[in-house]
Amino acid sequence: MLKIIHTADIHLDSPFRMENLQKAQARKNELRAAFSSLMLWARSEQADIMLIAGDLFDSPHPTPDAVEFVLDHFRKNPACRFVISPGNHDFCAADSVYEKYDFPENVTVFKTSSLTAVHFENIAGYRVNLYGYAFTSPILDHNPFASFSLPKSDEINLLTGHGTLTSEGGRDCPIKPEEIRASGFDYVALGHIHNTPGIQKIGDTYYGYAGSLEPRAFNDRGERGAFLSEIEKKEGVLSCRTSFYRLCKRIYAVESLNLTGLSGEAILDALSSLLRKKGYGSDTLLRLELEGALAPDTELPVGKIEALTDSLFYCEIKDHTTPGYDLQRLRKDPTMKGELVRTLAPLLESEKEEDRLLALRALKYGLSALSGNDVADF
Ligand SMILES: [Mn+2]
Repeated sequence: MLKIIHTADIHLDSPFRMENLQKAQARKNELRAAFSSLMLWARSEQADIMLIAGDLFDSPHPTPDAVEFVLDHFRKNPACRFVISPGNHDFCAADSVYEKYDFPENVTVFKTSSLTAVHFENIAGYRVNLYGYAFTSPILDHNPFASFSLPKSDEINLLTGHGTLTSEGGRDCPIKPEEIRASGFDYVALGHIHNTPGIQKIGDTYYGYAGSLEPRAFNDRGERGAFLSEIEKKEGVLSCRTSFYRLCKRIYAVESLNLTGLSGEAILDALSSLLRKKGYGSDTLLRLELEGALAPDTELPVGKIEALTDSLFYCEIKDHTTPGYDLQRLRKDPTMKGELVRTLAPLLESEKEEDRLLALRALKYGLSALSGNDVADF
């Protein structure tokens, strides 16, 4: 049985865009820690091959420190064969990491944009052919294995590549599912797309994206990790059992919470029940979108909401709520507040929802300023 691990899109040393600089640095360290976990896991599983389908580094010129960190991990597991197909971020060019550094013997790096193969007589009892290609600039406008086709055999044929599954063209190595079906590869390990539906099968070929190893932004949602596949082939017939392992340190989530008609404790209850139900805790980076019209005379309990989300690793709150003001009462107010409400009245009663929402926002900022409070949203 041949054990392969399929990973991609690690983007080592990529910056994290967060307001809290300490947490941004922590995330950068955690990305390295996720890579270390991947390498430890490969050793404990005694994986024969690790396919790294592009964007191992975030750029073609990573820091020497990041390169040494990666090379050291490769050296520590000489029994595993590592295969790298450079992606659009860490493309292989004259002065890039893949040309500048000597990689250990157990590492294969594909360096040209045409399909290339390396052959191994015996890995776990099989003749294994490793195919791949490289981005040699940020753009690769065709699929290098588009018209490639292998006959059925007892050999195991694996492809590692960075690209976009699409039926149209594109600049990120457009790959048609039909081209995968026709290729005759046993397993096509892809990288580039960070959200993955998992490993699928077309014709006799298993294929799919590994997804990113550690999520880096709010559009990288849910758990991240790598795939382990156990492959056997007898008389030309392949069996492949694939399982997903979570290796990420944190998860990103986006939630919207409707607070219509709520006030005080009820707002906090709604939020804590959401956090509990979804199991969000110290491993979560949450973007919380607050929606709806609050109960009359209610202000969003900002401080208490922040205290409640303190148990999360990081929380970004977007306040889209509209205040539920008692407009009848406010209209009669003899101070500037009443004047503001009377001035905005035509818009507040407008038939256009857009106008009403705009007026409510103006009222919210105006009343907040007149009460001496902060005018900014979260
Ligand atoms: Mn990419």
